[in-house]
Amino acid sequence: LMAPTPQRRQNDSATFASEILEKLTYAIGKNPAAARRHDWLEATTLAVRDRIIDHWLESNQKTTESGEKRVCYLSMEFLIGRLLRDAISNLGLTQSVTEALAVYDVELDMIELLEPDAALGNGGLGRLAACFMESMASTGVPAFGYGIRYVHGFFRQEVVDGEQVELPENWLMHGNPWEFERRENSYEIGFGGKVAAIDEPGKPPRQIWRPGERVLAVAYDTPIVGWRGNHVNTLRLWSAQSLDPILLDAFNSGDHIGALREANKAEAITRVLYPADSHQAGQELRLRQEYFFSSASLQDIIRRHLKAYGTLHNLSDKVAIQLNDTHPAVSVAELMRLLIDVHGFAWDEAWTITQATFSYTNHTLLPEALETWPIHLFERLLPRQMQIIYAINAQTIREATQKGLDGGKITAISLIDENNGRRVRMGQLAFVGSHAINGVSALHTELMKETVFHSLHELYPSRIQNKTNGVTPRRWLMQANPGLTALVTDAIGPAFLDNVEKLADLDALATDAAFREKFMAVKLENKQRLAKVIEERLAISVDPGAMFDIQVKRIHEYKRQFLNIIEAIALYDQIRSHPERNWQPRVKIFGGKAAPSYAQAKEIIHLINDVARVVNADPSVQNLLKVVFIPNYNVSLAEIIMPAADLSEQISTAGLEASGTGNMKFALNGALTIGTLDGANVEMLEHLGEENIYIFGLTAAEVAARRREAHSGRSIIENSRLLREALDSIVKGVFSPDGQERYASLVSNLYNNDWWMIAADFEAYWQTQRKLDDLWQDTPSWGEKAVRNTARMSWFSSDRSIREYAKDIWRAGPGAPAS
Ligand code: DL6
Repeated sequence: LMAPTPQRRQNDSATFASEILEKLTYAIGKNPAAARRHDWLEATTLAVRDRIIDHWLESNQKTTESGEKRVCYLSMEFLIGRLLRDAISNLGLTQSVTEALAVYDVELDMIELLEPDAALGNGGLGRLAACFMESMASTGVPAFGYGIRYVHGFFRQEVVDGEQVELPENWLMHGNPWEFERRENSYEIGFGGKVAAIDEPGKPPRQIWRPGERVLAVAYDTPIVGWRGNHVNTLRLWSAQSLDPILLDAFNSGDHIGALREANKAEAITRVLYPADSHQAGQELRLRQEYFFSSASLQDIIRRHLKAYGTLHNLSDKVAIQLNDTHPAVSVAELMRLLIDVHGFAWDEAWTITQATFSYTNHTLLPEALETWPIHLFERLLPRQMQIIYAINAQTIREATQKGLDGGKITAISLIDENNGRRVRMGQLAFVGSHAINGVSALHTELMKETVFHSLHELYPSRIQNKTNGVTPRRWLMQANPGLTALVTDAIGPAFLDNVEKLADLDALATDAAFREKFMAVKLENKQRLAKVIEERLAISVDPGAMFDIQVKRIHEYKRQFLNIIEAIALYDQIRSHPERNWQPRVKIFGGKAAPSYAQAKEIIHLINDVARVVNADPSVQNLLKVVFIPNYNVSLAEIIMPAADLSEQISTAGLEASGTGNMKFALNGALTIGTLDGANVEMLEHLGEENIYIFGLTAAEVAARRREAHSGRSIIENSRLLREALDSIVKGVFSPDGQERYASLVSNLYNNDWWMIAADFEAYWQTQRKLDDLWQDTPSWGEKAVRNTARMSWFSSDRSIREYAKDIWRAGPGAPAS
C-alpha cells in the first residue's frame, strides 16, 4: 500500500458546506439541530484552518528546502485580534464560506463576532507586530514571530460611574482552535543560581551557569496567512510550565498548597500581560517574562539552524532577529552565553555573529518607558548574563575611549547607569548588540539621534536608520471597510487589492461629484453601524449626519485627550452662549484604556465621562454636540470605528508620539486628520498635501525650547477667555457636582507647568477646529479631501515598511541576495 498524501481542499461552497458539517459532527459532536452559534464558529474555523494548513506546510517546506534566510521577530506583544475574518479574506473564501453557512441558516457576520479578540498587547507596539506578521506573510518574507502566550491578555475595561474598572480578560477560556501545541519544541529556562569557573587541562578556562531554578517553555504555533494564501508564517508563542507539576512529598504530607507552589511560580511567568505601554513595569516577574521568551526563542532558533547546517558559524546568513523594543534586549547577552558557554565559540566570533544577527527597533523616547533593571536583581536572576553585559560594556567603553569620546559621552554610552542606584540600560544593550537600529518615523529617528542615543550615534554613526511604520491594508481597509473596498474596486478596478499603490488612481476621482457622493454614502453607512454600537452599548443616540470626531488610543497625558475634552467644554459653553451662530453638529468620540496605576490618565477618563453625562443631557445643545466614551477599546472595535470617522484626532505634544498607526488607519478610510507635527503625521502631511490635513500647534523644537525656558500655562490661560472659562467650569464642579475637587490637580498642572503644552496649543487647536466646522458645511470640499486621503495613504502600508526592513536591515525575502 502506498502512503497517502493529503489532498488539497476544494474551495467551492458545496465542499465547504459538507466540511463544516463534518467538523460539526466529528470534531464537535453535534448535529445542526443541536448546534449553537459558537459551535458553528468552531466548525467553520476548523474547516478554514484546514486550508491554511495546506498552505502552511507548503510554505515551511519551501523555506526549508531553499535555505532562504528567515526573519525572527521577537516581541513581547502581538495584538492580533480576531483571526477568522482575516484568514477567510486573505484566502479569498468570503463568498464560499458565506454561501456554505447559509445552507444551515447561519450568518458568517454573526458568528465572526463570537471569536475572542486575542489581546496579547497593549497598543501601538503590539498592533504593529501583528500588522508586520501579516505583511511578512503577504510579501513572502519567511518569518517566525516569537512571543508569549499570555493566559490573560490586556484587561477588559468597564466604565462604572464614569471611572475605569479593570476586569480580567480570558481569551483562552473556551480553547483556541488556531493554535497547535508543539510538545517537541520545549526548552528549559534557568533562573538564579551560580556561575562556576571551569578550568580543564588543555582547554581555555570557561564559565558555566548552574541555575537554581528551571522552568519549561512550551511552544504553541499559530499560522499567519498572507494575502491570497501565497505564504503562511508561524507565530510561535511560549507557555511556561513547571518541570515538577506537583511536589508529591509535600502533597502527601498534607501541604496541598505548598505542593503546587513551584508549578504556580513557573506558570505565573506567562499568566498575565503587563498592562503598561508607556512606563516600565519594573517588577521581577516582568524581567522573568523577558528572559523566558528570549531564551526559549534563541534556543529554538539555534536548534533549527544546527539541524539544517550543523554549525552556527553562518547563523547570521540564515537568520535575522529583530528586537521589537528593548523587551527582548536580554537576548543579546543570552545569545553570547549560548554561543560561548554552550557551543564553545570564542568571544570575538560570538560577538560578530551576535551583532550581525540582531537589529533593534525603538518605539518611544519617553524617559519613563526606557527600560533599566537594578543590577542586584539582574545579577540574582541572570548571573551569567550579567557577567557578559559587564564584558560588553567594557569593550564598548574601550572603543569609545579609543575614538576620543569624553567622560560625559562615555557615561551616556555605558550599559550601566551609575546615577540611579546602578541599573542595566536595556536600550544601550540592544543598541550595541545590533547592526541596525531603527526609529519608527522620520521625526522620531532624528530625535533618537539627538536625544536618547546621541552619544552612541556619535560612536556608531551608520547604525541608526528610519523605518516608518505602516498598517496592513487587508485588515484596515478590505476587511474593516468592505463597502469602501467594493466602491474602490468598482471605480478603479481590483489591482489595488494586490498592489495598494494603485489606490493613487482614486485621486483623479476626487473631483468627480458622483463618485464623491458614493464615497460619502459608504462613510454614512459606516457611521450608522457605529451609531448602532453606541446606542446598544451606551444607550446614547447620536446622529450619523453629524461630524464624527474621534480620538481612540491609549490614554496618556502626551496624547492629550485632555486638550480634546477641554475643547469640547469650550465648544459647549460657546454653543450655549451663542446659539445664533452657525454651529456644526459634532459627535466627539473617545476610547482607550489607562494603565491601571496611571492616576492622571484615569482622571482624564473620568472627566470625559463626566462631561459626556452633562452635555448629552442638556437639551440646549442636543443636535449640535454629543460626547461619547466607548469602553473597552480593542482591535475589533477599532475595525468598526476607523471606517466611521470623519475627523481623526492625532494631537500629541510634538516630539512625543514615536509614529502612531491609528493616524494611518483613519486616513486610509477617508477621515481627515487634525494633528500636530508629530510622529508619522509629518510624513502624512508630505504624502497628503497640506490642503488635505489640518496641522496646528508647536513643533517638537518649539516644545523643547519652551521646556528649557520653564514654560507655564498661567499667562496663556489668563489671556484666553475661552480656555479660562472652560477650566473654571471644570474646577467649579460643573461636570462633577458630586466631587468638586476631583480635577483640581489636573487643572492646576496647566497653570503651574503645562508640561504637555495643552495651554500653549489650545488657541491653535480651537481655531483649527473652527476651520473644520467651516469645511464641514462645504460638503463637496470635505468629500474631495476625504477621497484624497484614501488615495494618497498607500505609502503607509506595512508591506512598504516590511520591504524596507527586508532590504535594508534583514537582507531577507524576495529579491534578497542568496545567502
Ligand atoms: O511603533 C509602534 C508604536 C508607535 O506607533 C507609537 O507612536 C508608540 O507610542 C508605540 N510605543 C509603544 C510603547 N513602547 N514601548 N516601550 O507602544 O509604538
